[in-house]
Amino acid sequence: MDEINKFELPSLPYDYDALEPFIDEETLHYHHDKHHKTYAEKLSVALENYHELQQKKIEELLKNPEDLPLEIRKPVINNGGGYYNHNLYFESLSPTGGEPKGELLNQINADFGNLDTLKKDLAEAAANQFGSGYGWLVKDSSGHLKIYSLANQDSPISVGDTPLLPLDVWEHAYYLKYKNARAEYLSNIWNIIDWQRVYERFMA
Ligand code: MN3
Repeated sequence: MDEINKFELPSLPYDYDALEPFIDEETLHYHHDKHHKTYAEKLSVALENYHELQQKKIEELLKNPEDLPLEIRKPVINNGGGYYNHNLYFESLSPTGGEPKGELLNQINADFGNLDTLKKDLAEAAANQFGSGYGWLVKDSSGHLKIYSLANQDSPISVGDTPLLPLDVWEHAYYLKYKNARAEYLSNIWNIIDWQRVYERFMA
């Protein structure tokens, strides 16, 4: 019973209107209650006949996708990735925002020169992702920060990096409010990034 519960939809850690005006209430309802929920449900369906895999954490499932049985590999990468990436995305946002501190800020300065350059590079990577996907800030295996984009629901965890901050650029993340202005959504999102979360992921 509780093995299924692991892939249930977590509640949003803030109210639906808490990220206004940068992300609107209607978008959050669709994004969380419909899109994210569907990934969670489809992941559970994909694993319904795989009781051993149901015991695993989502991170374990995505870390070595080549170990998954072939017949469920793609559904788990897509829906498990959607489930995991959206958990990260919604937890990365907060009405109070903040600034990176401590060792995270030191590493940002070491790898990018300053925070503004990181923001510019990450927003560019996300803006230039062709079609659906995410811009990612990650920590690589040597502890350095890196920025890249990945298509669909592919996750940095599957290529050995630690995901720190995802910028979702699927159209469902912004289209109701921003229409085709993806760059405007990406420029506004810096007001609501929860850098404390990013710091905790960096230090973990
Ligand atoms: Mn999304």
